[in-house]
Amino acid sequence: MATAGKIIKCKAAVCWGANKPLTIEEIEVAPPKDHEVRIKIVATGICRSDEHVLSGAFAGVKFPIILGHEGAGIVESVGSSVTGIKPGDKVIPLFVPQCGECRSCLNPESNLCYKGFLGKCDGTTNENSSRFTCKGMAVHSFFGTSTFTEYTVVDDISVAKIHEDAPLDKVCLIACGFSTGYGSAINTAKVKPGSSCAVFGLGGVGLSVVIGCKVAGASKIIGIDIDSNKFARALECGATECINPKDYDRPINEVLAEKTHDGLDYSFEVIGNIGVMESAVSSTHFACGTTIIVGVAPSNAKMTLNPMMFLTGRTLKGSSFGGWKSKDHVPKLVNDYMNKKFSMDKLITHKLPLEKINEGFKLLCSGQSVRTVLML
Ligand code: CND
Ligand code: ZN
Ligand code: ZN
Repeated sequence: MATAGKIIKCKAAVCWGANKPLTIEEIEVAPPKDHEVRIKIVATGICRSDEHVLSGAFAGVKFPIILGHEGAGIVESVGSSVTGIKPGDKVIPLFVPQCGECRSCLNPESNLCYKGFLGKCDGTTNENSSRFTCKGMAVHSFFGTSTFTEYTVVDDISVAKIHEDAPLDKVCLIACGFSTGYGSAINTAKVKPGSSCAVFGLGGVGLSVVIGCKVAGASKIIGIDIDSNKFARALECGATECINPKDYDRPINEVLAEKTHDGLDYSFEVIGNIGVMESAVSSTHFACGTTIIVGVAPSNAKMTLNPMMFLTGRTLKGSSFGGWKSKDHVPKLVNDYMNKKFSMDKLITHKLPLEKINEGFKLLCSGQSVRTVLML
């Protein structure tokens, strides 16, 4: 490409601090260094984890920063030593990298690579610096992805090449929301056919858990949300019934125990609320129930649980990026989507240009949207 090796000037949504609106700025994006890839972002979803930074719930975030971790795009140029990816390839940037060498990558049961770890908010692996500047200032990158920009630079361990015919405005959700929810049911819980499941929180990630439970063959999938407007969509995604805790004057675990012969096989917390996490655990069967934490709680949060709940046989687990080994599995998930193994169509409620990103966050916070996809 004509731009290879040169600084690119482009538009980006820059976040200057917690609780401040994003502003659309002209930024400079430096060429990729050794083992880095520069990508033209085509589409990116807005996930609740981006909003957590805006609302100040994540400790240790440095500003200014370019958020976004649910994007898809086309490679513009690659740095030296990059193999298997070339300009023109369709790709998905990965907020959980896969170096292939660390203890997590080598263990078939884990996926949280040491090279990214969660909440990496400084830059690419090289020199821990980002390739963005704005008004003469360095701008940090977020989760190693930064997709709210026309161009971004990521590590080669943080990018997966995908099918050349993949629709980027849909498969961007495979970069986070869909894969996170779907994988927490398929990989982390390993939901069994005929089992009973409850999903607390029916946003984009929660609905993807519902889809995962359905694909896994669960016979009861109970959607739970304090916003009943989320129910129609949850039923379309495969929930067998939905309940609103506000409609009951007793604890939700009692309601669920009645519906499931003493408790659920699996419960999923997909909100990031400590109280709901505790309810999700107590809603499972005392001897064989499993709870998966998917929601991201504030950095300083603590749960209170009686150890006796686990002595009887319950299991509590967490899941980031749905347990997928990102570089290996993202291309397969894209193929599965294209082969119609699952649908993500119900997850996308809005499409907006990058300029309207603040409106996209408002739609998320007011509960009006599930996923807004920004088109760049
Ligand atoms: P979104 O905000 O769209 O959905 C949350 C849903 O929960 C909404 O429908 C709310 O109405 C509902 N809700 C809120 N409070 C309650 C409550 N007390 N009881 C019942 N329902 C409630 O968020 P999202 O779907 O984009 O993300 C969900 C969580 O997943 C969020 O915490 C996000 O940070 C996290 C996440 C995790 C990971 C991972 O790798 N584990 C990756 N991305 C996002
Ligand atoms: Zn996310
Ligand atoms: Zn690794």
